[in-house]
Amino acid sequence: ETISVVGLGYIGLPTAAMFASRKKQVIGVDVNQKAVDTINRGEIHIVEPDLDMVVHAAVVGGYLRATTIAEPADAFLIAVPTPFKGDNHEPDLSYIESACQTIAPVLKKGDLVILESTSPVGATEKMSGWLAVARPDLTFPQTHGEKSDVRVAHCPERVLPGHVLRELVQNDRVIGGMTPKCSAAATDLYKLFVAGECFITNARTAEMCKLTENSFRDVNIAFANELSMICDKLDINVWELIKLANRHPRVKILQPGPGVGGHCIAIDPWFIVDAAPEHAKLIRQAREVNDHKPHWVVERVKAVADRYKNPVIACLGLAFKANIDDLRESPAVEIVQELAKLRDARLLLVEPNISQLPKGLTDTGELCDLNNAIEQADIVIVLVDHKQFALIERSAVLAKVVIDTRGVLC
Ligand code: SAJ
Repeated sequence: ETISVVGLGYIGLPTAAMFASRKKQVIGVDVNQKAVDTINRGEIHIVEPDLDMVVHAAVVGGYLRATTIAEPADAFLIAVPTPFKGDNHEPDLSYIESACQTIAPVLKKGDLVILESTSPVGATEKMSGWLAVARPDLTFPQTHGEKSDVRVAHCPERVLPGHVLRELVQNDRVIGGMTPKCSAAATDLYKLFVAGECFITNARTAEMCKLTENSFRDVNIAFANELSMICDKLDINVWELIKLANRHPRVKILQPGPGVGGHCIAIDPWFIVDAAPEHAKLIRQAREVNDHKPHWVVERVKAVADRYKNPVIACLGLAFKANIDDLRESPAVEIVQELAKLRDARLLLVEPNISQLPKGLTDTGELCDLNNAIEQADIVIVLVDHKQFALIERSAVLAKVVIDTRGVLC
């Protein structure tokens, strides 16, 4: 049995490596020649704890190979990005469409095609339709039901960056086949490495399930962020407040922060809003609250910075969340870029998980170690709750103005 994974990013590569670790032949397909070459050397082009070892073992053992051109396989897993188009938050399925063009020529009777990418409701059926157009000699579930030549399912990924290898194995999976036979085939495939339970449903419910999980988290973070702004106005410590409220047996408020970053939670809820704008009012409002939070933080810093002639501002943390080095889609970065526009201010950027600033940040300030930054700063802003920041001596910041968006120093 050969398994092909199309899209070798944060989800595809670890998934390919997991199948390979179970001694299955895995062919990884990606449009990025550099990524393909890196993987074929047994190395990785993304950051995820322990993934380098698993990929290295898979390649050296002869179980994983990467290519830019699809080859025949028995199962195809599609794990490509699903961003939205421009500012109007409409889902962009073009990567799925090109993945279909890539695999269509090598599809054969009996194959299984699984969409893993987070997708708007109806995307799996569309994908199946694109494959059907490209391969009129084969039959697909939307026209031939259980008698189709090719099986199609949606099985959304739901692993947490930073813990991908563990969560791939341990998390339960939702398997949304276009027919019961499609679901059964997909379940058999995941059972090769998934220790969690596999729950079978239809494709539309599986699509909505993934969007619901991330919207649930977004709405709950928005609640915490809204509270933090209300408490600031009312002169109440929001961290103490949340701790106390959470002592109620049925209350579990999440943590406020500088905004919501990452590649999923700030995007997926818009797929629901786009599908049912007249009903998705709370989900839209939550997105707006979370998107507004970085601007609110910037305004607070500006109000304080105005008191200094040449303020030195230490910005603690650039990553999109704690203890990772991923700076993409990070509210901390957004805040730093806004603060860099302040005339006469000097920004000291502290990010213990990187050794040099990425391109877009080199003009904003200087990368600095934690103690130096605090020593020199007039204003200290905590933007990420990295473990190193919890060790900061309170006496070191006593004489500074502290704006703590994560409750690390409060
Ligand atoms: N955040 C807060 N307060 C909190 C929790 C998170 O401000 O109490 C912020 C984080 O700092 C970060 C953002 O939210 O900026 C997102 O972080 P996260 O840890 O909540 O989630 P992600 O984006 O790393 O991964 C999420 C996960 N989804 C859920 O927990 C429902 C993961 O399981 C999904 O697989 C992933 O999205 C995805 O790929 O969709």
